[in-house]
Amino acid sequence: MNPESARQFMDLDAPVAAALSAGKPVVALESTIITHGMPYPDNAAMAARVEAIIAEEGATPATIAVVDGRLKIGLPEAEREALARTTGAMKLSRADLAFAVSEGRTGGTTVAATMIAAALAGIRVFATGGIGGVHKGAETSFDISADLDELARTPVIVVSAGAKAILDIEKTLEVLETRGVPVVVFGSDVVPAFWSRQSPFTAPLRLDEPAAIARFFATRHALGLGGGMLVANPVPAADEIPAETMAAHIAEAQQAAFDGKISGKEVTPFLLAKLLEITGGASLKTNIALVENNARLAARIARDI
Ligand code: PSU
Ligand code: MN
Repeated sequence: MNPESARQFMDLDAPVAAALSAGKPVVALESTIITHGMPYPDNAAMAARVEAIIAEEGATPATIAVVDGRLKIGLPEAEREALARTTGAMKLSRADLAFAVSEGRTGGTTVAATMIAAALAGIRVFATGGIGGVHKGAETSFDISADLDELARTPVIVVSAGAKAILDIEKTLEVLETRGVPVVVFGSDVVPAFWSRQSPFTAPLRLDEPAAIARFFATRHALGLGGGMLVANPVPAADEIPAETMAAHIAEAQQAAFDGKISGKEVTPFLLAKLLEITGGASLKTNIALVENNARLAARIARDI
């Protein structure tokens, strides 16, 4: 982590720079969800709405992306809209973030890459939909998201609705525990499963107040433990799709991925698009609702940090 040498590649949007230098709350937002996670124009509307929610809660939103090789910390509206319309954007994680910068490319940052950029900019709280994790069948495919390693090493609080149910949630929790990443479920004793409020797994840790999450993070930092923290925030009951309903849809999407020999970084975007098709748009509606819910909680944590 070298914020000084990174500075030359970064564009800090003016409101974000002002909030950071005044010590005011800032919430980072990822952009793979814009470029690869949702279709246009829903992605553009979602990106605008989450920024508005964060502002309503008294924090400054900072959508992070790479545009023509510049690492953007905070995207002005016109650039955010252009990114939402782009079809050729890369999906950038730790492995290829610097490639996009050195080659002048444009890309959406995943949870891992957004954490890196947020930490470089001095932002400690980040809201997303779901993190990447251990894919089903990882024992043969070895497909484990770089998001998990990033959570272990980079000091940012990631507010999510848990791991997407397309993943193996049990193995994802195991890897997080092994790598020393705290998983805090907000207001529930059960780990949520993205589109659903419940998974079969007990919350490793539970906190009920944003201030308590901020205090826990500060304590970890003060104890020199380093690394990030995952907050799992259950989707509001009114927006959830029950786990049993989702399970059948996921199995169908997974089969389509297998039949189509989809691999590597295409897997997550493929499954999300397939589920949107299978559920007739319901999965997308839930996805948008949970991101909004996470943005609100992240802003409240950021206010207390
Ligand atoms: N959650 C969503 N939509 C997404 C993603 C998460 O609701 O598009 C993205 C995030 O950027 C996450 C990435 O970091 O998927 C994980 O991809 P992979 O499994 O290839 O690491
Ligand atoms: Mn992967």
